[in-house]
Amino acid sequence: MKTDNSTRNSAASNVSRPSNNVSTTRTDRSATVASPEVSRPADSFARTAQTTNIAAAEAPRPGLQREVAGVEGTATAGATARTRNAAMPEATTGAAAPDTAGAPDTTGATNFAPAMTQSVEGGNNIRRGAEGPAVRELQEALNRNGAGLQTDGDFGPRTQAAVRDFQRQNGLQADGIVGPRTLEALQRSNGAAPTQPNAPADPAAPTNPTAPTAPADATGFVTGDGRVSSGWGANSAQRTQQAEALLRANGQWPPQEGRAYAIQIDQDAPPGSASQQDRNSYARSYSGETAVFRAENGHLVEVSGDPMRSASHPGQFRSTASPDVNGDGRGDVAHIRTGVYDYSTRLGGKGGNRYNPIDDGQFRNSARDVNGNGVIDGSEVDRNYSASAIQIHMGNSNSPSSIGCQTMPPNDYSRFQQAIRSANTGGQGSFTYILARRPNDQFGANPY
Ligand SMILES: [Ca+2]
Ligand SMILES: [Ca+2]
Repeated sequence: MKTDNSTRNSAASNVSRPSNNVSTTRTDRSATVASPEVSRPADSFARTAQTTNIAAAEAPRPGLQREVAGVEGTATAGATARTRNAAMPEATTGAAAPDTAGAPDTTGATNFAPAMTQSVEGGNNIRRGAEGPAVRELQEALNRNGAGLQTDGDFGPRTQAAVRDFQRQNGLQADGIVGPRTLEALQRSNGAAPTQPNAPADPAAPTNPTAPTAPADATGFVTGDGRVSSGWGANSAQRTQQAEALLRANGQWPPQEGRAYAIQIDQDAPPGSASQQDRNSYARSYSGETAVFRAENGHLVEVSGDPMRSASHPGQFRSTASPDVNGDGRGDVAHIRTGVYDYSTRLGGKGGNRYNPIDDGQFRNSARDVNGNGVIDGSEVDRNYSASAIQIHMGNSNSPSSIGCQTMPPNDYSRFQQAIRSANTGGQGSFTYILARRPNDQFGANPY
C-alpha cells in the first residue's frame, strides 16, 4: 500500500488537497491494515480503502498553489490574459500589452472576482475538486450567465458542466478548467452587465459563430455531462465512435497522441425505493463494461476487443476503514462520480498489481453511501466528500469487492492490463480513465 503514494508528486498532479490531509490519510491507511474487515473473504481486495479528511473540507486552499501544470497556460500566460482576445492563440497576442496588468482594459472587470482572478493569473487554474472563495466567485459569474448553480464554493460536476457550457458558448476548448482564456471570457461577460449581477446572459455578448454545440454527438449517445444512453456497441467501429463522442463531451478532444484511454460504461444504481434484494444484486454484480483505446493520428483505435466486465461501484456497504461522515459510528463507503480521471500506468499498491490515481484531488466530489444500503440514493446524490486511493484493481470472479475502487474479474483485469500496455504507445506515465453511466436495465436512470 505504501506505493499508493508514489504518484502524488507527479508533475502532472493537479492536487488541491490541503497538506494536512497527508498525515490523516496515513493514519487511515494504518487503520485499514489493522482492520478486521480485511480478513473476510469478501474483502480480500479491499485493503486499500478510500479515505476522507472531512475537517479539511472548508480549509483554505493552499493546494491550489500547486496547480501550475494547468492545461490552459502558465503564470506568464495568466499575467497577460486580460489583454488578450480569448479566441486568439496565445502566441500571437501574449506580448501585446504586458504592461497593462492592473489597468481596467475590460469594462467593469477591475474588481471582478478577485480571488478567482488572483488564482488564475497566478498560474493556478481552477478545476473540478477545487473549493473556496475562488470557486464561489466562479459559480456566481456562471450564474450571471444563466447557469443556476448553488454558490457553495465547491467545484463539483454541476460546476464543471457549467464551465464547459460557458466555454463552448464562447468558442473555447471545453475542458471544464478555468484558466486565463476562460477567465477573460468570464470577465468580458461580467463587464457586459456590471450593475446587474443577477441578470441573465447578455444576448449581445460576443460569441464565436464556429463554436460547437454540446454535446457534440448527433446520435444521442451522450446525454449530458458525460452520461450516456446505452452500453457499448456490438462492434469495434461502433464502440470507437461512442468513445470519441465521450471524449468530445468530456473536453478531451482531440486525444493525445500515444496516450491510452480506458472508458467504463456502468449502469446507474437502483434508486433508494428499490428492494434491498435488488440493491444487493446490483452491488454484488459487475454491471459495467470497460473498453480501452489508443490515440493515433488524432483518433481513437480500440485495442481491447470485446469490452471487459467491470464495476464502478464498490460492492461493499460499509467499512471500518472508511470515514464516518454522518457520525453514526459506521464507515461510509465512497462511490466516485462520472467524469475524467488520470491514473498512473505504473502498477503498484497491494500485490504490486493496481493502477493508482495520479492525485486524490480528483475525488473531492465523491458520493458516500451514508445509509449503508449499497447505492447512492436520496440526499447522498447531492453531497460531495473527499476520497483518496480510488484504484483500479482485480475483484472477485463473480462480484466486485472493494471499498471504493473500480474492479474487474481476474481474467478481465488481466486483459485490461494488457490493453493499457498496448494502448500506451507513447510510453506515458498516465492514462485517461473516463467513467460514464447509463440507465439501469431494471430501474432506469438514477444518476449521481
Ligand atoms: Ca456513517
Ligand atoms: Ca445509500
